Amino acid sequence: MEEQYLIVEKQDRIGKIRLNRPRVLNALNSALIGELADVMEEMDRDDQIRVILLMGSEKAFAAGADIQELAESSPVDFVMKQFFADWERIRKIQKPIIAAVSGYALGGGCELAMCADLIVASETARFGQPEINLGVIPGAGGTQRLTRAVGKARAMEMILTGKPITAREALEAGLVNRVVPADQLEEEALALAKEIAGKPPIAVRLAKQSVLKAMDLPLEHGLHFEQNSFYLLFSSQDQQEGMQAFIEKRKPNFQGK
Ligand code: CO8
Repeated sequence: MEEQYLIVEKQDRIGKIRLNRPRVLNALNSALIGELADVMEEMDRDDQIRVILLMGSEKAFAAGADIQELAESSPVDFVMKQFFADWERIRKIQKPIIAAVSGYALGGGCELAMCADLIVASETARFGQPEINLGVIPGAGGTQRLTRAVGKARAMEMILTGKPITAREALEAGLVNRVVPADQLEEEALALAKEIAGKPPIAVRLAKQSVLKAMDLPLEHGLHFEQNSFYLLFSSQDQQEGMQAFIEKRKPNFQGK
């Protein structure tokens, strides 16, 4: 697959995707999001890949939706192009996604980082939803995912003032998993990806789904989903391998079966 806006690499069971529109700080136009959804879906189907790592540049993870493209769009364009359909495809990716964020993660950039399951931030990262300054509001899940991640008070302030928060503030608020020095971002994110890639893939997949259910299902339904996933895992070879390896005091070798 030829990508125009992405640099894609596969390394040790990790699918690495780098956003690559440097001239406009990785502004997310529709073509880029379409490519991203295509590549992520391909990686989701690829048995050689267990974790997806999404990165931007040092200056910007992504500075938001492409304002030039937005400025030229009408409500009818949004409807006819199904503007958010590719975001939905990204939301449905089953393998864990780690976002490594350096510099600006603003507007759609912050929303894209929040589509990931884990965020590793460099000390230079800035997370914000500045759409209010453009006369609009977040459209790719910002009001919902940010509120779930950091709570009403902070989300409301970020969305109503448009002011970004620092990486440290994001860590304190629970938006990111860890903050690392800028020059160690890729290394640290890769180490986390490799750690998860060594875990049993079917359990990882069901664990991701179960945690995500906690965000939108009532407790009883979420517990039901978790229990069914738990039962299902007892039909996997990895469950037998994991428990047998524990009993035999050896390292398990998970095959994703
Ligand atoms: N869209 C288009 N072009 C952009 C964007 C953007 N979001 N951000 C930066 N650029 C361009 C600039 O226009 C500039 O281009 P040029 O060199 O041709 O003038 C180039 O990138 C470099 O930017 P700056 O010169 O502005 O760089 P600075 O270091 O001075 O400033 C900032 C960096 C603070 C990040 C600044 O560029 C900025 O404020 N950018 C816009 C941030 C923003 O408002 N983002 C929200 C956009 S709206 C949105 O995301 C809605 C989400 C809806 C759903 C998602 C659908 C995809």
